[in-house]
Amino acid sequence: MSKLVWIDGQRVPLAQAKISVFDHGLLYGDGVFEGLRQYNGGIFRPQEHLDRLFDSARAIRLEIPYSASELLRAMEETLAANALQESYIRLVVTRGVGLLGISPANCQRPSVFIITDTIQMYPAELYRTGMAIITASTVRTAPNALSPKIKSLNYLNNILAKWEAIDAGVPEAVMLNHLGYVCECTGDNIFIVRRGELLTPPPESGLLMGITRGVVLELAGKAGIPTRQTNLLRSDLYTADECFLTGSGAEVIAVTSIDKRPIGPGKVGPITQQLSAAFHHYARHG
Ligand code: PXG
Repeated sequence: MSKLVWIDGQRVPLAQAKISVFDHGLLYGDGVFEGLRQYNGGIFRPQEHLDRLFDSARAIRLEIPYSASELLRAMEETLAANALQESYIRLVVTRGVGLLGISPANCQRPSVFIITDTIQMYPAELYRTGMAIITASTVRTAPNALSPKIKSLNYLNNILAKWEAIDAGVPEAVMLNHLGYVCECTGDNIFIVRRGELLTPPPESGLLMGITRGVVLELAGKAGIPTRQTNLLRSDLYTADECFLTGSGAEVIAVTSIDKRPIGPGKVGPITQQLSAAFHHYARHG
């Protein structure tokens, strides 16, 4: 656990890094966040994460009291203060302290904090063997109710699906959208390979526009692997040759079975292996 946390412009020891019980981020999940990675001392794709944070904030009418460059400097200072080279950065903006009652109008000032730590989303072994996942019965939030493009502090939809994964004894669950198409997992985007083509659900399916997803699409393009963003059915997952997940926490991880049905031969596939290696190389060496 890192020792220093950045809160509202101050670096404070972890034990003193506290927010109010009246903060609407806690009371109502009123806030937004980002999860970033640091590789070889450098923050990975910081501009894209900051753009997404500011878009999320704008979508919920939350004015971040710092500029993107100030937040970037704050993250860099926090990493340096904690002497970190390879880490996970959690940047959170809450609505701030207000009265009881959901109205954000009486909240004086948003609170911003930065935690730096290490993360391992899945056991190391699963990165070699691939993992089993299930399809959740919990449907991903309909984009016309609350856009999943907003990376908000409301993760209950995903948490309910995660419970289903836990109950099934697997690390992750894939969620379908309100129309029944494959959307994403609880904290990662999903890809399949079918006859040499890389397929992933499109933005309109109501997913979080993952930064790792974008990087993997770029890397596949550079490697000459044809890519297509298209609606997928659950049956498309079952008949895929390969499947993998992407996320800042997860990086690239193979899926070898879904709902106990093996994907392809039930082993980590060659394109998954290639893209995983390309991602690791790119994240550390550009
Ligand atoms: N979908 C959802 C719902 C996510 O929460 C992604 C996709 C992948 O997006 P990025 O931009 O990271 O490629 C996410 C990101 C955690 C954790 O602590 C979760 C994420 C990232 C890092 C850590 O569980 N989710």
